[in-house]
Amino acid sequence: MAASPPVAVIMGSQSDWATMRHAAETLDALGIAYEARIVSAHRTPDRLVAFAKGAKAAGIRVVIAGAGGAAHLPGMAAAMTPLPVFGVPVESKALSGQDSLLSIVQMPAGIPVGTLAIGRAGAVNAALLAAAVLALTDEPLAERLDAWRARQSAAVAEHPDTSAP
Ligand code: RP5
Repeated sequence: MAASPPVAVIMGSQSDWATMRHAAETLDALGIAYEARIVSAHRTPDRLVAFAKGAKAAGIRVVIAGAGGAAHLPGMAAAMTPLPVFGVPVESKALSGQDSLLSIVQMPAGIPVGTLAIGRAGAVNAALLAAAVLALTDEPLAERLDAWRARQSAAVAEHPDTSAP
């Protein structure tokens, strides 16, 4: 059986992809292989159990989990794997993602989920945190991450464009 890539990007619904694609694109930019899967804590609970219980043995090292609303996916995944789980609160229509954020961040002591910001910023930063974890034991990746950050710094103008609206 082929080993899984080091990162799994899981999400509760197809509708989460619009947010989670930003994690995927950031992993792509850093040359990190990943698999993206829809795994719903509520609609596909058996799929969640199979994924989370098998993730470590499959070769996954970091899980990025995005969900919205009653966002149990990151916490339930974390309960069933010893791997680091980074949770991305997807911006919901009803409560602008505040429901997602609180569902993910308020874990009881003992089962951690590293919770990021709501929406795109959280998805990008989850990928960067996954990269930082993997870079601890992957020097070429550490160099790519340094270069990514240096490019980001270089892209910030020293003075604002005062003709911009
Ligand atoms: C959650 O419910 C998903 O993570 C998604 O953010 C939210 C809404 O899902 P859909 O109704 O769009 O499939 O489980």
